[in-house]
Amino acid sequence: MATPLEEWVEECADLCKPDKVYWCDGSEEEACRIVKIGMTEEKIGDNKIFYELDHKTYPNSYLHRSHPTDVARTEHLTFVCHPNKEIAGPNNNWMHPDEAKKLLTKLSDGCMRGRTMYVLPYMMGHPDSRYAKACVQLTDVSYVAVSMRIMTRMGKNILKKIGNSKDFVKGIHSVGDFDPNKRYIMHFPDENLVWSIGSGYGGNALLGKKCFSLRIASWQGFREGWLAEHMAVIGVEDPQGKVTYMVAAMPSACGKTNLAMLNSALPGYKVWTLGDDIAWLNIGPDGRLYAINPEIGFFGVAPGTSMKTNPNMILTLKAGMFYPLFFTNTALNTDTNEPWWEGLDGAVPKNLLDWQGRKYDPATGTKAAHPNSRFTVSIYQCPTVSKEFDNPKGVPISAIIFGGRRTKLIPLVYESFNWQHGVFCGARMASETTAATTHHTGMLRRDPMAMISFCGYNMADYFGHWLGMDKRMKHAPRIFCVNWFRIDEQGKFMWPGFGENIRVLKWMIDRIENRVSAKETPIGRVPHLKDLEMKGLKIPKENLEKLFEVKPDEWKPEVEEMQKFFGQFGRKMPDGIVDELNNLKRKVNLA
Ligand code: OXD
Ligand code: MN
Repeated sequence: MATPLEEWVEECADLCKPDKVYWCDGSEEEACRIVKIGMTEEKIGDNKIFYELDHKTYPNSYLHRSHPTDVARTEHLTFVCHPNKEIAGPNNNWMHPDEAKKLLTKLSDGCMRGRTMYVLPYMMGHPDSRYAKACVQLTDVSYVAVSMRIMTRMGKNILKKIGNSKDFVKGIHSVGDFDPNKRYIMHFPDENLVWSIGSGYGGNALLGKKCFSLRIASWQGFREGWLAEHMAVIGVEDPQGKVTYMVAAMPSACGKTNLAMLNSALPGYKVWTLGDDIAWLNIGPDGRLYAINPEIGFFGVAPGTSMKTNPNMILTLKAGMFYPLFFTNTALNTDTNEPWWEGLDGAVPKNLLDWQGRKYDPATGTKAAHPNSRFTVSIYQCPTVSKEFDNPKGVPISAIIFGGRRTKLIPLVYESFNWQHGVFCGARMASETTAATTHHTGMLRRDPMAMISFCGYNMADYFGHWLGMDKRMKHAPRIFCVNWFRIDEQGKFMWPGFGENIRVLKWMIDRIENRVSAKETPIGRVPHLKDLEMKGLKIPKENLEKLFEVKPDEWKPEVEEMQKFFGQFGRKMPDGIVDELNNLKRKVNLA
């Protein structure tokens, strides 16, 4: 008798009509074979799926060029299909599940003709973790099949785990014909199903990532009492060897990866990496909040990554311990056969092909690498990976950090007054947009908890769920906000960022350990300048003071904007957030 999984795969194969159905075992030998197929048989337009790169400098690496219209997440084509619109909320595009299925069924009929359907069994989270979830994705492209092996714990042992059960998360993915007008990324939270067609881009196609581990998982978390968050997970070791674990929510391409691998500028301090994108937060048996990273890879932004900004990532990319490693839409140095991107160390190479494979002419003023070009690489290659990474229990969290890209207004760091106020600080977050989505870049967008693109249900209920976590925890983490991006009148960044951010993390630890007091402002508590460790970094005192400046008048337009944003949720907004908004209005003389 067929298992529920086998029945589902057969049903999908009947609809998509691939030439072949291939069940992946997740082995390295298999990955080699699939990459070879992508180098020889499969194509996107005129491009092969993979080009082998120089394996001496970047061992096991391949270049992938995507369809030129398929370079970022397409939020306007992403839907969350709850049975009613109110559950999805104004923060999601919504379609009724029946209508969505009808549309997808039509688009999927025969969509894999001439192709192979890869069946990928994988686990989000360590298989021994009580928080982990078993999943199966179908895909018709080698790039996605092998990327899933880098990003998730994929293997035939997961099939044994699923056995005869119906309890697994399903993903159907086809690149279709890449027509942006027939591109949909649809989520069916009540069925644990994601169905994505027309895109091979990571966030749209690696369905274990944003689609399951955030959109569907956030809904599971809401019903089951936990949180699925867009967060990096780090351990900060102090000179005495004590490690403090923290999570940091920041919008896409705002520095989570750099923070996760921070190379400390302060002697004796060290940052250990547990994750750069997603955290699942559960209340452990001792009442503390524990984080696991359900992924095992980085899908990071290449431009700007260098030995200066993120040496640990460059070392990760060159480590050669795990097969394979992909660069997507970077430029190519044809003299050395190495990937290249803006911001990489050294001079701009003379002979470059741009991200679409055309000869690059810098005189055109365009970028050679796509601004959202990416690498996909195993976390086990990271020199700073935490020894707790595979701990099925996760790590106990002492601090939650919210951060966005704000050139004005927001101080370098401040601490919330308490849990409710901290949740409000997360809910009022905004950030300037980046190339990670198809929005225009550089526009201010409200992005609560960096989850505006990923919360799979009504955000008002999500805020309520966050507020309610406090009562169920014994030792709630402290909540901090950071902004590395404030600029001065000349348009220059006021804070050097990167490895120097350890100074801010140290202040947080000193607060957690009650070693220092803080200065009250209308928006939260900022450091007394004497408590910020500045040894080895010269910043004039008046500039430092400006980094922490909070002027109530400047906050008025911000508060009005917040109010407008929260207004969309109407009476569903939880009291805790409304009360905090009213408090802030009073403090900036708006009430
Ligand atoms: C990502 C994103 O790829 O947030 O992590 O877009
Ligand atoms: Mn992300």
